[in-house]
Amino acid sequence: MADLKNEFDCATTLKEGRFWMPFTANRRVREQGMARVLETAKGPYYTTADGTKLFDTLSGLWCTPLGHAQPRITEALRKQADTLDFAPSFQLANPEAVRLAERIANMAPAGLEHVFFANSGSEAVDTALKIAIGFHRLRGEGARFRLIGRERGYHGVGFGGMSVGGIVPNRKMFATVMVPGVDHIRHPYNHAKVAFTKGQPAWGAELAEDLERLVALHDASTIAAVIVEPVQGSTGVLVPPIGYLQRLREICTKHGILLIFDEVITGFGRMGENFAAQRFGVKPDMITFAKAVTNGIVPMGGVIVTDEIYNTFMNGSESAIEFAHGYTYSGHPLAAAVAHTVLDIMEEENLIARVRSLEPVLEEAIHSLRDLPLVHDLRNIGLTAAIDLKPKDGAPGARGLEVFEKGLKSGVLLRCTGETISFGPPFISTPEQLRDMVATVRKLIAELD
Ligand code: PXG
Ligand code: PLP
Repeated sequence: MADLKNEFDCATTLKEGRFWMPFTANRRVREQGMARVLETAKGPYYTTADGTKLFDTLSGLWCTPLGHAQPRITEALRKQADTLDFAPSFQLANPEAVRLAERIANMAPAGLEHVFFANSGSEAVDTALKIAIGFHRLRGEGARFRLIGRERGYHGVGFGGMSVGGIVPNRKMFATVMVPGVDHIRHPYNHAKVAFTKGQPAWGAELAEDLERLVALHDASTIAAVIVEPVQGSTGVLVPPIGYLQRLREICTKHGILLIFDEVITGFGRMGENFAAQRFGVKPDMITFAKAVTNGIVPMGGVIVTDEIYNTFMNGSESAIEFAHGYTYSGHPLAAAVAHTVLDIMEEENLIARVRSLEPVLEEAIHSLRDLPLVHDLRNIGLTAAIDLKPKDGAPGARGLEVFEKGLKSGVLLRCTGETISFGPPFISTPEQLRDMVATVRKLIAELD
């Protein structure tokens, strides 16, 4: 074991595997040593422990749109730590959280008026699913217990989020303990119909009708909620076909099923609007958020719900706890104070408008890769994009891994899952930085055999 007291040797300790890394090929990282250790960050760049500067192509893990070491955010954190560093939210409130709830409700579509705070996307999702079940029960429709997710969806790793999620490797080890009654609609991606579409595909709205299949199978009276990411992020930026989300909304409304938009990635500007709900003009009954709300500096997540949902819970004895749910750190004052500063900066610097102006820049750059023989598909919407590579015969995932590892030596930190490279660059990126990012990726792909 490394002697931590005298001289901390990161390379040795990393190799020993003390830090069991999440969603990681741990043994491979241990082998690669300091090239995989991020030591400092400033603006849209990280620097690794072996001194390489990397452009942050995914804004951390989709969570740092304002870049790193933003002085106003750092200052807000310091100030709040001196003023009120922690405050319980069980039976108590703190000014930052109260004001933030008001502010987030104002940013959300009209009618979504109340905010329940959690600390991550996973917690936000599990909270929303529990609200859905409780809502129907309180209205005397306790038989509505089914939760519907979507194939290829990602809703975090709690038992609820994992169950409604649709990414097979995340599910198969835990197949025996899935939440009962969960089912999935099909995902709306079809390579033959939509490959190389810029923005929303014209084909595929009819796939929303797949929800009617599950209603016919289970009966609407047993279904509590449908949860979808407006744009499927983790699985590689699957963009909703034109009219698809509208159709899902209509079917949910018709059958009294709650519609939850999981906006953990799409919320707070990435789609060029406060929320994807506004970008696509569809109002869900709940929105889950996390990540960008605090620029990833302090963990925070939450659920925004309609008046109807909130008011349904506000019944019975006034001294009774209406919703037996919450986290020690719900409404954490440090996270809330940081969130205010993040939202101040987004407003003052017009960063959401900037996303709208960067969208065509990223679109044009990404789609310029179409001539590369190994490129299988290109997609984009808002300040997100994805490249699918053709897999190597007999070695699925090998090309993605190669591009990722070569990127670490070529100045780009890439997010590669299987053969897909996903992009969610910082809102503060310049057009030139986005073009340089894609130019580097072009070289990396061109070098693949
Ligand atoms: N819902 C959605 C839509 C997400 O994208 C979560 C829930 C879970 O959030 P937490 O904070 O519990 O991780 C997410 C998280 C990737 C990547 O590379 C995506 C996520 C997390 C890490 C990596 O696409 N999404
Ligand atoms: N486990 C134990 C033993 C606890 O006491 C608590 C909270 O008090 C939790 C888990 C839940 O922790 P959190 O509120 O941070 O989610």
